[in-house]
Amino acid sequence: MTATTDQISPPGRLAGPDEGITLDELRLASRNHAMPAEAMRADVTPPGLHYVLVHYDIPHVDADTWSLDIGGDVERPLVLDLKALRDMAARTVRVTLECAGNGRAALSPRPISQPWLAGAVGTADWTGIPLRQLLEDAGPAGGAHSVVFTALDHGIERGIEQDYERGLTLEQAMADDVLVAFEMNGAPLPPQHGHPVRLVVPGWYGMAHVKWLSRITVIDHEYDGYQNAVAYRTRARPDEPGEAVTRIHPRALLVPPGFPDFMTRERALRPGVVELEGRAWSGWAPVEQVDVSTDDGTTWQPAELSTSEHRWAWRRFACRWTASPGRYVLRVRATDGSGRQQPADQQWNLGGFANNGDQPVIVHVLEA
Ligand SMILES: Nc1nc2c(c(=O)[nH]1)N[C@H]1C(S)=C(S)[C@@H](COP(=O)(O)O)O[C@H]1N2
Ligand SMILES: [Mo]
Repeated sequence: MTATTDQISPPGRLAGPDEGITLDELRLASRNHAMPAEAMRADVTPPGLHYVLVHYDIPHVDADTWSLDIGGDVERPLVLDLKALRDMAARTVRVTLECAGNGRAALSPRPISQPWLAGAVGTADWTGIPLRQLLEDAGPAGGAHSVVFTALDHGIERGIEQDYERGLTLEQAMADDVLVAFEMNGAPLPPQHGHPVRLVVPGWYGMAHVKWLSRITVIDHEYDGYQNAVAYRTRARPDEPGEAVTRIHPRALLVPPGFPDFMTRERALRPGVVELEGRAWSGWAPVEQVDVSTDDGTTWQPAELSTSEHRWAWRRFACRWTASPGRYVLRVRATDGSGRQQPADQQWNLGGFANNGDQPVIVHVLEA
């Protein structure tokens, strides 16, 4: 990391009480797109509909000359090109990815950053080599504590010039299903999702899944780089250390029923019996219940949950609603096996991270 001038990248700030989305936020939002909610009808999100979040620029990486260095405190440092990686025994894991900033734009006050509503999520089949296998091949030395993942994209945040880089403890890195992935939904990774190789850490918010991976370094102390120690912490005030953002809190989202108004995206629906459906997920424990409210959270009824053999992917839920003419605010909330439930009130912090407040969907049921 090289320190640069603070003027290039001002510190984060909160929007004023009536301040609309700024041009800086619009610029980020037009590069980093959400998943359209109707894409949740599919178990697996097609790559073009999966959300995208890139801090800096998408790097141009030539897969033919790319290689992955595994070094630091290891007994046998490795250099693997794409062919060497592809020749190893691969696994495919279906994983729901969600950005830690999902829901940020609805917070009050609004932290100025990528202004996500609720769509910073997607589910893909990721194919790659278990990270544990690669680490065991390299042989972490005695005293190994953490593993650092360095990417090929480069930029400045809060005046700090850096390669995008994240750390995990050795224990977190050795967990089942953590992958060094080279395929998304059975095809090579698209440029925006980390071509040619990215990390996939099932159950964790997006920031941990380092794209355009180039180096894995084992270190003998806790990693204290920018993205772990400065960014991605929940703080109420800038001067406190805060808590690290790690696993995904439970969330359920509806496929908005009926059809939308072009500008407001409020829904129009014909009266009668409708099936309300959506998806729910949690990185802490499997989702065990989803409740649906058609009266803005006054009363709730449990939805039917589909079974899923994919621990790290969202689960489908559905329930029937007899809609009669009027205006309704629909809400859904997930509860997981660890007892965590989506809260009714906003989970506010300075970065707008890990906020899993529920998503109101406004529906106008038309006259028959
Ligand atoms: N190298 C690199 N990896 C990265 C990022 C990045 O900017 N650079 N963004 C992270 C964040 S914040 C998220 S939410 C996910 C998004 O992954 P996706 O674009 O494949 O959905 O990638 C993560 N990995
Ligand atoms: Mo993110």
